[in-house]
Amino acid sequence: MHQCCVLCCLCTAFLSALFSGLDVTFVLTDHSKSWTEAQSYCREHHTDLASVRNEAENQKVQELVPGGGGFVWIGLFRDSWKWSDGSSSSFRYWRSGQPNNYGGQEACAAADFSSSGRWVDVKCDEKFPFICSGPSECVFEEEEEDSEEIEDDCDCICCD
Ligand SMILES: [Ca+2]
Repeated sequence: MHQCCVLCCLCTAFLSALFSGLDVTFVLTDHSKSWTEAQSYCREHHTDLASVRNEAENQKVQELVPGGGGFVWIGLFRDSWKWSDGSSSSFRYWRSGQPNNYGGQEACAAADFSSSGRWVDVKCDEKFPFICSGPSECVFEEEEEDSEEIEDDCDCICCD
């Protein structure tokens, strides 16, 4: 991670801790990964795959993804449906007719932005962009980008 990002994340994390009522931040990652790969990425770089626990958080997700988008992973999966980060919310936003566990193999949830961002159950090894949650506003690209771009992509609330 770029040095600027490290400092900003520390600063933002401190502010988050100070104002513990501070809202969770959602970050859309455009690289397509399987649900499990996306979970690992979010846990390494942010906090976890996004839990969408109420209408306010659902609204944030809706605003994050451009109109006409496709499927985007969220942190919901089953035996019985639960959130990747352990959140206990029973808020759901399923598309009509979903979840249908088609073929008995659909154990992960994605938001379908070709259908108002409503949720569908799909096979976990499908590859989609995904939404992470985190306490910080620090956004950065993966390693293959050169350092100048990483700096450009470091967008932290403490940088100003
Ligand atoms: Ca389905």
